[in-house]
Amino acid sequence: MILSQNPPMIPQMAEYLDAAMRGGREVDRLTTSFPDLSNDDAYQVQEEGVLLRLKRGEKIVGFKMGLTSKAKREQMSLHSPIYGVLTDHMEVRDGAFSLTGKIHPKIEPEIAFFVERELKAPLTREEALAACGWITCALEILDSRYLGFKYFSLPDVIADNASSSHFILGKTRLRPDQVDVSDLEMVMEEDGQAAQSGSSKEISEHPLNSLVQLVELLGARGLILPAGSIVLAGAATAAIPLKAGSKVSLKVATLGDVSVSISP
Ligand code: OOG
Ligand code: MG
Repeated sequence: MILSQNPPMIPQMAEYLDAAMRGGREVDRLTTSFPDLSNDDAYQVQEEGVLLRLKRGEKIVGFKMGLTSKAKREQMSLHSPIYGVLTDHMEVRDGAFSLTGKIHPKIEPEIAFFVERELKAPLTREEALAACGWITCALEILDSRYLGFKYFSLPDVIADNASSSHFILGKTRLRPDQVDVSDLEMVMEEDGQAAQSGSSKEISEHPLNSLVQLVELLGARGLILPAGSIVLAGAATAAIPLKAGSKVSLKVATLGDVSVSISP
């Protein structure tokens, strides 16, 4: 599809990115053809893209925050937090992930919240914590649909569901009163060797700030965070490229570990 007309055609843009994802093909950035695409337009493209997934039978299970840490902002040269939507088909449950049909996937270390009660802006960090049923460690697999996975602008990455591809949740699930998530050591290993390490405080200075920011970003669009949402708070470190045959594990102090084996 050639994206050369103006004004922007939101559903067509969503189909363009969705087809790239399903075909495992990288495509030109939307802003190459539509340099004036705003963040708000881009969230509409994201929403339309999610609708395409829902029509194929996927269900929304939560949200992911992105660009919440300095390491990630520097890696992507983009400087404000954004969100994307998670569906049930994006969850890897058996610890095995195949690169077949993927474009240029990367993996990164995260903290995940399961939010039991609906949350609306404005809210405090304490209110956000009190709504959580459990907290765990998580790995997020990103697979930007854009050429080279780089130098895109904020509207491009928002429209592309914040580059999200898949996620894996840890099995250790602690209640909010059982763990203080403010400063937990996080080590991501590739085949037993440390690949990236950092602290959970790199995530928005406190992972709960990411949850609050998500509720605020949704609120600014007239939305609420539904009860029963999984929320990925954002990566603590830069992402690393996935290699066939490798095993990536994340160990988070108190929160246990989570791993995924990568096949061709
Ligand atoms: C954007 C998504 C960033 C995170 O955790 O910071 C993200 C990207 O890096 O392509 O998921
Ligand atoms: Mg992430």
